[in-house]
Amino acid sequence: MHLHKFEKIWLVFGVGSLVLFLVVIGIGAFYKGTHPSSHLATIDPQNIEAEEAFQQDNLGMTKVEDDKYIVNLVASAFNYDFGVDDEGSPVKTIRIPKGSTVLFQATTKDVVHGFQIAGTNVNMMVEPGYISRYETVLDKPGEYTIVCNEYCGMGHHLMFATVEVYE
Ligand SMILES: [Cu+2]
Repeated sequence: MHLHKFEKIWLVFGVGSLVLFLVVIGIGAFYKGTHPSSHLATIDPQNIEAEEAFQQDNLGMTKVEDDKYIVNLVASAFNYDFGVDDEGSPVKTIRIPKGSTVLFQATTKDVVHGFQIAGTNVNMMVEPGYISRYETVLDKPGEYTIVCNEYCGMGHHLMFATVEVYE
């Protein structure tokens, strides 16, 4: 079979770049340990309480140190569980002082949900069997709506909560 010179050059170039990209991905995944950012930790979806962060008492916002907070939540059809307030009613609004660093930790027992804080860079997929984590600095005061952006069933549109960043 005769191959034209240019054809050979392009074949070598095409196969070569394919091999190069595979090597880059291989080094990233196996040597550097790069994985999709929200899927680093696994959890048993039947027994999420085994993980301290998702025990009923630890849900919601906790102050770790000055300007540092952790927000734990469990997404389920069709609700975000941030625990209960002092009066025992479910928390629907998370109030965070402006400029703080917040680590969101989320998981779910049932189906895939989304956790997006509209207007910020917080946007996670929440999957059964995984702990989704995202740390961010919220420095613009205002009210932000948390929305589920993965269709999770009939009540999907009822699934929301609020983040309030105050001065
Ligand atoms: Cu949903």
